Amino acid sequence: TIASDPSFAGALSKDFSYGFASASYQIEGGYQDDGRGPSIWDEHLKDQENGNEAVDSYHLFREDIKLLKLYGANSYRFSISWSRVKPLGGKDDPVNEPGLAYYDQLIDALLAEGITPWVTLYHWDLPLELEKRYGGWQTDDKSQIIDDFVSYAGLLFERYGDRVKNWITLNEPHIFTMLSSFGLKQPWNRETDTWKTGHHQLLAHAYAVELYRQKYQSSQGGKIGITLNCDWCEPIDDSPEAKACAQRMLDAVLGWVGRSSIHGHLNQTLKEELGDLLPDFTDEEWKVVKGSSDFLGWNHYGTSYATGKKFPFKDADPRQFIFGCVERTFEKDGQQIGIKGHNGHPYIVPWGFRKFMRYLNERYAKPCNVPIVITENGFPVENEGDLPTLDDILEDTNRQVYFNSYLKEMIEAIRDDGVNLTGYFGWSLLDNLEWIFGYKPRFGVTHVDRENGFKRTPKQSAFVIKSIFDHAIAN
Ligand code: GBH
Repeated sequence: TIASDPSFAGALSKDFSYGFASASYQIEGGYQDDGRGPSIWDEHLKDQENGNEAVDSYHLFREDIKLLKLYGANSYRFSISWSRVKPLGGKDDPVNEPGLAYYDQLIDALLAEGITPWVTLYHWDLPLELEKRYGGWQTDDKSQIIDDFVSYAGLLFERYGDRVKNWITLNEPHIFTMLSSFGLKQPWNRETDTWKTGHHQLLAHAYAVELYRQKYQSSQGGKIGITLNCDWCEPIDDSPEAKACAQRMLDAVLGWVGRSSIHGHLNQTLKEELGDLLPDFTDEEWKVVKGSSDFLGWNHYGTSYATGKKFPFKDADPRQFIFGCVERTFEKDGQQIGIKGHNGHPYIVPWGFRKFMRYLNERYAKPCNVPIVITENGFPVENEGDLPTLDDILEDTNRQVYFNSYLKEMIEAIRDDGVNLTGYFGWSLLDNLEWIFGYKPRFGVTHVDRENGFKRTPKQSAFVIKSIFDHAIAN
């Protein structure tokens, strides 16, 4: 591995943030404990595998912190459950003190171990009550969801901002929108709701950032940003069609939310094609939306080929959401693009990660002078959930291959390509609930036995990552 290659020794600065990521609904459980209110997922997953118990981090968070220590992490990215701290969610609704106290304990216990908390305000678990009241993010009156979100954000800044210096407003608004469109059992207008919910999320993010900057940032001295998701898309051949389609995919996935929140204008491709279906911001709103991130959080998993065939957004398979705007494949000349992960999400394509980092740096990080933080990156070994013995699961060879090859590209991108990238979080600390896909896809570097007291056992990949960062981060 690169952990034994002398050329990688000390290649990362001593301030580099290295850790693992998680999300409240995927790990906490304790769904009715200490006054937590239901989130939309409690309702919509109630007849299938769900997060009622998840992997019990609500009770076992001290175990989780021991694991982070064992893996040498200096940072931990987790999210706060909105309905745990404010069961009904709205700006005038009561707060839930025991819920707030849970995160106090978590934050304090991390800091006591020298681990820096990175807090996501919203990783998709909207309080159910807000969906009932006005449709949640789909509301026709955007001020409702914006005011409620900003009030919730203020509560967190006020309560935890003395100790939390790294804030992420939203996780992957466009993926949340995609999952909502078929995962949640709400009526969904394919032509309008996608763009509308995304628009509302961008505004909520921007106004929460404005609040932080005006009221808290100078005294608390923290940073705030958003996390987006983008896999790489490579033209399958040299044809102009394939090239255009690969670019179209990047425009849709990275350009939509990225262009607006970073550069302060709508992505041209989307605007031309969607016209009035793509909501624009008012001049007032643009002032708040533009430049609304102190760092660019990006989740990256895999890479696909664009074949050269495109589909209008309105005809795209809703299950693929904006990914369906071009035809993609994971095979070329009878060869798979890389080792396949569980159900094909993702394939191991380290060169795609390298191209992605360079693209992001040139188009986004450099012109706006903000650093990139990889807030998620990881791999579910194919059929890991069905392997016969624990030993088979713990020997997660392909996950080791993934992290070793992706981290090699990352360090080279920083060192040799000058990419401004200051932190990395593996997804995920623990095996957990993969949303509508249940517990079969396992992304954890730690195995969790849900039949046996949620017993946690490190997989070998955890130590591969540890040794890479031990070696690469300068003392
Ligand atoms: C993240 O979403 C989430 O933040 C996290 O909660 C989740 O557990 C984690 O990833 C693992 O999935 O190219 O057609 O195969 C990432 C969501 C879904 C984005 C699949 C890329 C690939 C579509 N990803 N999608 S395709």
